[in-house]
Amino acid sequence: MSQDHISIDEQARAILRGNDRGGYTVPTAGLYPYQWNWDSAFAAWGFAQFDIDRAWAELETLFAGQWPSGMVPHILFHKPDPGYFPGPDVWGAQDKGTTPSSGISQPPVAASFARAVYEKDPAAGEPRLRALFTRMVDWHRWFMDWRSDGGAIFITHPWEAGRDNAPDWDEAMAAIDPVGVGEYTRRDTSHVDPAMRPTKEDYDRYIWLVQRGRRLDWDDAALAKDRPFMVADPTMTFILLRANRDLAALADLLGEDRGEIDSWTARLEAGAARLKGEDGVFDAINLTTGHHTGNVSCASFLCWYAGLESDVMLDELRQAFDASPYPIPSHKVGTEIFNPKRYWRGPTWAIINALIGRGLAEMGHKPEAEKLRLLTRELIARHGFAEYFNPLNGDPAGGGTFTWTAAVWLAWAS
Ligand code: 2M8
Repeated sequence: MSQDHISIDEQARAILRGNDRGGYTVPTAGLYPYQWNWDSAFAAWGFAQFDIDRAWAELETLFAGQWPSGMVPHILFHKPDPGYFPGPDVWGAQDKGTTPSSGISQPPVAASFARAVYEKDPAAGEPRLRALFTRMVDWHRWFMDWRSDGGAIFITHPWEAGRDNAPDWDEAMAAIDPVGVGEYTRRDTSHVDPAMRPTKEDYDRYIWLVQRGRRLDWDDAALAKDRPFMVADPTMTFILLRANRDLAALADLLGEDRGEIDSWTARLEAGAARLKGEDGVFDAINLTTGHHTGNVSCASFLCWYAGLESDVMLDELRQAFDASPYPIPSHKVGTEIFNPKRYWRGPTWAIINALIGRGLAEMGHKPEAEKLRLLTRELIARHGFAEYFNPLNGDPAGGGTFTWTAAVWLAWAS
């Protein structure tokens, strides 16, 4: 291992420590000053490489914010911070759980990373895993009860998928008239270049959807009537399918019953099959119109992570390797919509690469997995711990000193 390499490892650990706010990490200071759901699960994976106790603490703090319904919010607002919009007052969900929070969830990677943390030190992890197990089951059940359309997991807000402004939501977003949304001041564009962020048209609709949830007091049954936004999403479906397989393995380890979990796996497999469009590519479906988006996004490549094989996606993968030096772009290079800087409309995200890479390796595509790992490693080593990257030249974009990029370096890329 070179001297350089050692110092990158040290930088990554310093980022995790530096973003630690005591039991939880923020994605990056300034831009994202709270605890985000899937960011925290990635942080736990990163911490597990050098501090197992701290890794468990991250997951425990996240699940302490679970609502009685089983939902685990996408943001936990531990301490007020005027630097982020929309904060707890806009969400109006201060009393739903033990910590003020948002009213939607995020991709459930937690069970998979709980398994990874456990495997680092099973003896130390067993009691902590046991304490979290029922909470994870309750969360998965909440997805199956409130976010499943025949096993395809849908989102009710673009923020739920974690791919905020992905082209996958364009048709559904265009159908929303954000009437009455009112004046508000964004904070994100004061932290980073607005060209790298969602547009005002996007934000109007994001806030309009939050206002609707608040008006309905975030009541799942009330929200389920006449949903204005409902898109079956490969991120959610593939990640939950994978997490569910991991949860079943954890049930075995703990001597718990896995029957209900296995029944969800069967439903999710059927739902995942529905995400295959006419051309065989896995994409999103606007459930309001029934239209497949036809988009090849980074989430399309999560099929292997979910344990599903696809020759069409393998061909797309080869194309992605040829189309830019730093794949996998969040939207296919060469399409009209592709934008190398704008967030989830083109840039490459190390976290998604890590999930795709794990899936490829597990499904026997070792050369492709290794190629993706080495390219991601080079990307971070050369361009730093950015939130995301321009796939055409590696330029860092969004926030810097980013928790999940540091975590992915430590746990997978290095
Ligand atoms: C981004 O999303 C937040 C809203 O949740 C935002 O832009 O304000 C997304 O990239 C999301 O996936 C991520 O969890 C979050 C924090 O890193 O930032």
